[in-house]
Amino acid sequence: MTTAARSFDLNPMIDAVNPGPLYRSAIEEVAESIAPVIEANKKYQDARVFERLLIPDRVIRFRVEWVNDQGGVEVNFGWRVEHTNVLGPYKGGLRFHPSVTEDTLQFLAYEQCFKNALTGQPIGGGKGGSNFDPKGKSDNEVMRFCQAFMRELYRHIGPSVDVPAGDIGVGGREIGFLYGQYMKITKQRDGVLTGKPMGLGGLLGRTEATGYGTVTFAEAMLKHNGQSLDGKRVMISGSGNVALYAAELAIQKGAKVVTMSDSGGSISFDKGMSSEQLKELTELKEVQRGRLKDFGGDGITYHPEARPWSLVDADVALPCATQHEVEKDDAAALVDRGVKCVAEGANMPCTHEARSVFHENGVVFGPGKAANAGGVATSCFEMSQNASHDAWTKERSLDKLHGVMLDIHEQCVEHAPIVNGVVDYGAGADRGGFVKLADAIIAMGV
Ligand code: NDP
Ligand code: 2IT
Repeated sequence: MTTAARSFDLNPMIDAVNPGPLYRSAIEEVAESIAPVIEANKKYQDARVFERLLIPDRVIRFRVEWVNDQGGVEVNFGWRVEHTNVLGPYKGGLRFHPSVTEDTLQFLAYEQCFKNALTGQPIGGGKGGSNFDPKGKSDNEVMRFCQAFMRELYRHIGPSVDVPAGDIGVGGREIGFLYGQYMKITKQRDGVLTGKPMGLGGLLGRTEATGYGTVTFAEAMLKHNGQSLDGKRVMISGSGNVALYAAELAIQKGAKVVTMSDSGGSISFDKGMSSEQLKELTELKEVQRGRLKDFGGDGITYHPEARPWSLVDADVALPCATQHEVEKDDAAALVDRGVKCVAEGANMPCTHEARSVFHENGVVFGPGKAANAGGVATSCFEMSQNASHDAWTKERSLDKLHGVMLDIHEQCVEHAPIVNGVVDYGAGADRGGFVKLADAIIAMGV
């Protein structure tokens, strides 16, 4: 980080909170973007806003104990990081994955605060989850785990306190089990989780929202440069909730989806994925919970243990799997393959070094805080639907999502510097989110 020429230095403030490696990389990225804003605003320096945003309001850590199908006792960690509620109730997903640590959830909660601020909706930032691995577990085991997780979490959440949702490993099935247990314990049916199944108060369009929003953001970035998605070759990573619906809207917009992936490897499509193939893939992933290695068909090649980035030529890349899945060499491969536009469907999939490669090569880069904000924005619509005892149409939620994504694009452009002739959306998103958070923190007093 280059803050030497400034009258203040953010580095000691970062060191003082002793962040883990993921949290540190998220903070350093933001610090670099917002340093000029803090430099220009003495009120932000005096109120020590940057530091006050570094330490979460609280981190709740608990034990989750449950019984597997063989009758054995299992024990996992559970966490909820309530980062800030200055703009609204804590809001953010739950991640169930064996790699989850407190560091993972702190970086995600921090990013969520900026993202949620950009949506313009009244939501604060939080994140939670467990090192539980849903893969290979029966539905009954997943249910018992979710019930045990909620036995502790219920006392910390509420529709105007903290509203969790899904993330990696947490979809409609898990949210249904979690909400069912919450209802049984509390007697409340107040919509305290979002991403709920339809019968439990879910919102039409929430399943599609993150992927659709990412494609809408990528399209807005292209339009800003006088281009469209029509005919573009699009690499996507992941084959979960975000990736599948990003692929759906990309195909609807006339793009050719040329890759998908899971943690076992990638598939490439010679002629682009057809709508029929996407339907089959969605069935394999959402219903059968299968693996990509078992997915074949016309023009499809499986690449074991490979990331998509060097496999085929493309114009656009949408990393939609996980953090740091695009490292420096992957970014160089994307540039070699012809990619001119990257939009992050996942949270922080591109490392700092990868982002530098994009900047140096004039690749337009849309950060997750902006590009994947459609999911949480639509979660907020679900909160509105539940609070007003209403039933929204899918058209209403998708129209509103579209408007929010274009508005976030405008905010980024408004706050972004131009680097190598390209709008620096990364800095634009950080600055746009930061000023909203900072002004609210000052308004609230100490
Ligand atoms: P899912 O669990 O539905 O899908 C995750 C996908 O990413 C799977 O294909 C999974 O493969 C792959 N993946 C996960 N971890 C790894 C890994 N370590 N290495 C390689 N591949 C991996 O999650 P989502 O689609 O919901 O989330 C994807 C990303 O989008 C995450 O970064 C999440 O934080 C972000 N996001 C999600 C939102 C949402 O509304 N769901 C909103 C905004 C951002 P496998 O099945 O083999 O594990
Ligand atoms: O990272 C994210 O924005 C999410 N996982 C969605 C959060 C939400 O509350 O819908």
